[in-house]
Amino acid sequence: MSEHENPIHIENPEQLVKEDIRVKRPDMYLIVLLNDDYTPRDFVVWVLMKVFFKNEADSKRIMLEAHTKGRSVVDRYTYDIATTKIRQVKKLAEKYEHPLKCILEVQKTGS
Ligand code: TYC
Repeated sequence: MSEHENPIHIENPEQLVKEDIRVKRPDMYLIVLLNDDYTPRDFVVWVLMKVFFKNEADSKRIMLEAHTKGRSVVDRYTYDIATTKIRQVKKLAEKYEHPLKCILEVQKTGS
């Protein structure tokens, strides 16, 4: 096969590597679970397992932290995944008529 027939012929491999290095990591967003006085603890644990795929021990720990401190970071995600999960929590909370809420926070990079 000549180089004209090869559909993935790379003209300048060095250029390709340089451009690869410039690829930026996506910004990450924290999902923060907020406490309230009404949502049952078991429901919060169930939501954490169902929406965030946390195991039972982690779900209980996150729920208890929110319960005692007012808030707890669930995890960090890209924007699209984070907003989808927040929408899923909102939908479940509305369906079961609980005031449970999660919010999005931009992850601080420290630089
Ligand atoms: N504080 C709630 C209660 O006492 C339980 C709860 C925990 C609600 C965490 C929300 O994010 C939350 N029933």
